[in-house]
Amino acid sequence: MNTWQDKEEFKSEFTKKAHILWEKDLPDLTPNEVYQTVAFMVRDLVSEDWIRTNETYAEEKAKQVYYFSIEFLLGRLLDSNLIGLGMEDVCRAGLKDLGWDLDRIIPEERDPGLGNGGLGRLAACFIDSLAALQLPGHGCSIRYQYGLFNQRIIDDQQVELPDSWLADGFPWEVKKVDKAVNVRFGGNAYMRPSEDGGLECVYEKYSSVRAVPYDVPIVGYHNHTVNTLRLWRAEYSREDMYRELSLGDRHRAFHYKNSVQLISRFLYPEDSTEEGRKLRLMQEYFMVSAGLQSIVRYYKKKIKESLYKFDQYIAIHINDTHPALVIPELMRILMDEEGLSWDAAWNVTVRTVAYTNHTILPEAMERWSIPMFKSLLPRIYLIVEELNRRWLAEVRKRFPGDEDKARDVAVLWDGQVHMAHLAVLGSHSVNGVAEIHSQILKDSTLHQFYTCFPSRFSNKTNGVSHRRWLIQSNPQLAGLLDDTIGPDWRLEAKRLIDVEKFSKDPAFLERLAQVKQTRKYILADYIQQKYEVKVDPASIFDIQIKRIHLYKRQLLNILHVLHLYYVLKANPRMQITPRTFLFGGKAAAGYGEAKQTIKLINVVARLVNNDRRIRKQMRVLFLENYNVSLGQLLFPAADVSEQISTAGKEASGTGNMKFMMNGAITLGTMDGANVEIHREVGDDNCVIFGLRANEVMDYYIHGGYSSWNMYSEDADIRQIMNSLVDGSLGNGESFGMLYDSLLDRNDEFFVLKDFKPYCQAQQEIERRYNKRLQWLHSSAVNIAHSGYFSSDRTIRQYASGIWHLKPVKS
Ligand code: C3B
Repeated sequence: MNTWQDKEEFKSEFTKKAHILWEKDLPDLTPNEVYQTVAFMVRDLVSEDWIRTNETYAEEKAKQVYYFSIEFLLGRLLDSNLIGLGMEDVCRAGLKDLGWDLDRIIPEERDPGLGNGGLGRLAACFIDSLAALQLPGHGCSIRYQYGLFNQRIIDDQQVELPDSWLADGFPWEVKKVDKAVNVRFGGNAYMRPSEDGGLECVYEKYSSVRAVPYDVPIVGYHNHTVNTLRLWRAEYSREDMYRELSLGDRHRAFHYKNSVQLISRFLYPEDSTEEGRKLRLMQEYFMVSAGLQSIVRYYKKKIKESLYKFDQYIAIHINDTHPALVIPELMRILMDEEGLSWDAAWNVTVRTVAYTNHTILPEAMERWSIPMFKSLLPRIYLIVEELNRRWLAEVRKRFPGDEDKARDVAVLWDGQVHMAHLAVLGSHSVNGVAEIHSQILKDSTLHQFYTCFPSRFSNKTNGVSHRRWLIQSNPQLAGLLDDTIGPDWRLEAKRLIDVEKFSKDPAFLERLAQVKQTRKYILADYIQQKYEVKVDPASIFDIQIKRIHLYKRQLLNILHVLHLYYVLKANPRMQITPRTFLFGGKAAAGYGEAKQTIKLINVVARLVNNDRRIRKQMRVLFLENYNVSLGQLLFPAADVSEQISTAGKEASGTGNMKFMMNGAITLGTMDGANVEIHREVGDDNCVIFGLRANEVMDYYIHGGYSSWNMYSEDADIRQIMNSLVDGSLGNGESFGMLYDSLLDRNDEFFVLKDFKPYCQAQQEIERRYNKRLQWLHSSAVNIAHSGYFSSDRTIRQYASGIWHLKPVKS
């Protein structure tokens, strides 16, 4: 059975399942038990297709890609799986007969928050698209016991609470004890002459960690394909403990047990900065080694081809550098376990692995100290040392005397392991995630590598799953689109372009306006219930949701809000189109400026919202605990999409695409994928402002920008800046860290430089919003052109350009 014929069958299956699971009468079930019952029923539906998909891949020896990512920010799975199976309506009707509302059951699922932000959510969209396109591709990651922290706002400030998302169990996972492997850490490794006259590696006195996989089905869209996300958990066994005792003493054994348990306990709450902790390196190697061992085992058992042909059947993709150790680890397996020579192993490795870079922020470039790396991963270090030695010898031969070049491409330099350099060197393909970002990689960040391997570099502009971000998040809009252009866009997002024909049709635009209104009411209800704050659905909903970071410039947004407040205070008769400014996002726990930005938003919000006169014209709210599910509520309700990072800093952004798909107008800089959004919709249908990336770069290189001058020459800037430190924002609050970053540290992200252009762009938004039909037309044009930003397009480009995969019908 892999469907429920009708709601009657659903109800009888439900009754049976609930009885087995809970031994209770139906009326006594809690909402969470109802959720779990349905989730297990869905898993039953999926299991046959899951098995068959795997059998088909093996029988056809189809080439498969493994997408390694330290984060997968899945969001809730019940709704998306029901939609994928085409069972949502039957389930809804059946539950209704039994007295439950599916929409109240869905929120019972805890968001699996196994990611921080864009990078993790991209990985989730990618595996969704792989399954939807019937491409053989799987995810590989860690089963963190605690996901990204839950954010509470207490006294205006962020407080981080642990996210024990597994507390009620996770119905989607299947533990595969028989597929466990061992991962080794520490000990000594050295080379010695082998019997055949070559060298062989001795690796001894290591500690062994058991890696146990938990598989999660990734359900295709109406197509019977079910791929796998494999999440690894670290365990220790009794034998491992005895081994530790035999190698040392009780102390060693005790320490061992603790460190094993830590490996898969926490997701690192970092977005773009690295904490550089040993535990993180352990996590990376743990995931990589476990994942690769299981792939090689599968290859030998099911594909049964020579390992020299590995890359013809297997592609490995590394999502940023966190999994870059797949390169030396694959070398290790091929040489130490399978007996290949260095050169043969290197060829296979490079042809197998491909790398995506997601950031050029220097602080986000992973580097490990050599002593730590060497003591934790002695065998891997020997391999890295050797590949670095060979590579630098080649570089010095090709470019004699050019030590700058050697430094810029070295894997080992200045006592550190440079993971991005390892990733480029050991991959046949390197890509950035938006055109401007890929260009910056070639021109500066990885320029020297680009001169060595120009053909390795390409661009693959990010995308988002239009199934989750349109079909699932915004059924009202999806229904209107079906009525207008037919349902083909659901399978082929490009077809959204057909909406363009209706973008001047008043009847369509009227219905589009109604959909937006409905979605704004839904959000307003949520806000009312959770915060007891009334927001006006007739106001402009202006939303910025993403991780909090100086380069993303939530500060610019809130300083404009504050400025607008002062302007309204000073001009009591002034009228603006009412606005609701909404913010959401988490700050890394150790990132002081980001945390202070959250506090500033909350303090300004109170100032504005407590003013009886002003609050009729504007409202400000920071929404707690932004995550995938909250996003599903926010994107559909937005009129304005805030994408205001310093040009050149945001690799792509993907929230920008989700807003666009839901008909919001982008207010943005020429950064990341905004550049491509702008190209798609044109100046008339988005509002672009601020410094361009080359201007930012010029200031960095040649100087010439002084934020003090901005301050002394502009009274508005002076007013808002002073209020950060003079206690006037209420309760004598002071925001010294932000003040210093803007003035004493010369405003690295050009907030003050872009301030006036941003204010003007905001006025332009208001002007356009008030020309109602034109605004709705723009909204329609954005929806029509959002098809390009479906991750299906992105994944097709990866599949044909990098992985060389073909769809397989199962
Ligand atoms: C993010 C980037 O900051 C975004 O611009 C980009 O859209 C996404 O990746 C996806 O490509 N990113 C992240 O979330 N975490 C990092 N460590 C690096 C980049």
